[in-house]
Amino acid sequence: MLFRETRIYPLTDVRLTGLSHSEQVVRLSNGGANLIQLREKNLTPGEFFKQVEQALRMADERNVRIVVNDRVDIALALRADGVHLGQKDLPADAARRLLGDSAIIGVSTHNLEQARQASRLPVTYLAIGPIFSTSSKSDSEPVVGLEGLRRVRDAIGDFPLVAIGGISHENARQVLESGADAVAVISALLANPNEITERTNRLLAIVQTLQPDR
Ligand code: 3NM
Repeated sequence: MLFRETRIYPLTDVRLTGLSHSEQVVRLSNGGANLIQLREKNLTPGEFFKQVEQALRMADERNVRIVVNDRVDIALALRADGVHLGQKDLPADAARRLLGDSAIIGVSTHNLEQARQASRLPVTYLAIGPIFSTSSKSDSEPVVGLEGLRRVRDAIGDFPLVAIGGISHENARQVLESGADAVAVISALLANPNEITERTNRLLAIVQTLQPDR
């Protein structure tokens, strides 16, 4: 199961760090991350393609799995480990047909109803957020909160669940105790490019003390 040993799920951000996706993969994996999502909202598709290619080379050497945000075409062409889809991206079943049974496919959800629906799709996990307020996503939806997260967990049973949005070293433990299998994080790990490895390592130490309930 994907999140048995992987309870932190960092996302890259070129604007925030000033670093290439591949350099972020190096720093995050040095801190112990083994599943990383490459998220890009500004580069052209051609530029992003080249950066994903480089990042995959780094990841291969380090036993890190790479999930590409939004771009099923790039994930397919470069044989990335998977794709993460937003509510407005390609339908999950189309991505599944293109990428095959073993691909990691995740989908973003922002409320209970979307989460219920996503748990019936051919996806590997669903993400729910924002759990807390966040400045890393320009058009973020209303905050779900820990209580909302608990309700989602109750509604979807054992379905793999990632929490995202405003998660930090201070609140990650509570988020996992409220039903998330893993925490997806941007600014808590990337806010200072010189501290990425150290912050990743510290978050991992915090979450590793918790046993998964499932
Ligand atoms: N998706 P940070 S919130 C990329 O609600 C993203 O689906 C969200 O960044 C969602 O860890 C978010 O800095 C931003 O809050 C997460």
